[in-house]
Amino acid sequence: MKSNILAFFLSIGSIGLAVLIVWFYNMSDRTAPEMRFMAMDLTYDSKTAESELLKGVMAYDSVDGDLTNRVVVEKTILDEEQQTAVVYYAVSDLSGNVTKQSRVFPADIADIKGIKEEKEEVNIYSGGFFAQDENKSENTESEAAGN
Ligand SMILES: [Ca+2]
Repeated sequence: MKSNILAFFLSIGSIGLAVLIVWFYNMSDRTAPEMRFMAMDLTYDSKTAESELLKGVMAYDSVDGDLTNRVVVEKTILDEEQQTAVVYYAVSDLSGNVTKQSRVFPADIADIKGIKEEKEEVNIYSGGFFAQDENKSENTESEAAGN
């Protein structure tokens, strides 16, 4: 039967492929590098350069050694409510194993967004007859955040 012969060669082929995959798998470096952060005093604002964000970040790989110069800033996400910037770092070793970690900086959101002073607008409301009702202000609902 033709189909039996075909099935036979297909299974031989896939066994061979599996052996090859296992062999490559065992040969390669599969351990991602370690990233370490040193304590750093930085407030993220509009002038913060990527080079500053990379200070105090180190990466070490068991096979490739020191990979600190391969650490990149992947993205930065601002949290306006918490007034923080979460900076995401990534580093890959020479075999392509990737480690991603993030750290949080206090952020000057107003500076980043280019906001100057919006107090004049606010005064329109606080000066009117809403002023006394505004005592139950929405600003007091700040919940203590962890960390
Ligand atoms: Ca590695």
